[in-house]
Amino acid sequence: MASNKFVTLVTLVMILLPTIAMATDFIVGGDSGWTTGVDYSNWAKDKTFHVGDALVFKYSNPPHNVFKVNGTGFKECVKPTANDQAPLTSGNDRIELKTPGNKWYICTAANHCADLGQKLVITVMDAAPAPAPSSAVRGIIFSGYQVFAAAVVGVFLAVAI
Ligand SMILES: *[C@@H]1O[C@H](CO)[C@@H](O)[C@H](O)[C@H]1NC(C)=O
Ligand SMILES: [Cu+2]
Repeated sequence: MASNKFVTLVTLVMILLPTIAMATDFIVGGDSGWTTGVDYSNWAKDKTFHVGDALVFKYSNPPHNVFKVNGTGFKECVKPTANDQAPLTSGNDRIELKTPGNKWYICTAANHCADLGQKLVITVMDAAPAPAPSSAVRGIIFSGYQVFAAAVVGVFLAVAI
């Protein structure tokens, strides 16, 4: 009988979805943080970044900062010219990754970017299938989207099996 399978599958999917959809905060450079003499392409190469994840830059200011730049700014270590492009300087900057594509970050202090490797490029992939519920409600209530997604997957599987 399909309905027993349906209930089982929907329940399973609803339990699993919040785990799959958890967003990640990446501490740039790990324990080294955001500084000179760290190979950030090596740090990034085994990580997958999704929309909804965040980068956290930990550093001391002065001397360091974080400028979001384009591919040219990254390659040539030039800071943006536009006035609205202020650097981040808090020393503990969390940047949420809101769109897919390539993202570039540099430190513009002295020769930190050009000679000392303080530059990061990442590629952000599309979001995981469902938004993570806030920690307060995780495991108790599911968002409308997740219920909908679970129902769709459940119906599909119940029909397919
Ligand atoms: C890259 O950023 C620089 C500095 O803000 C700007 O002058 C340039 O036009 C940008 N290039 C592209 C391809 O957007
Ligand atoms: Cu620096």
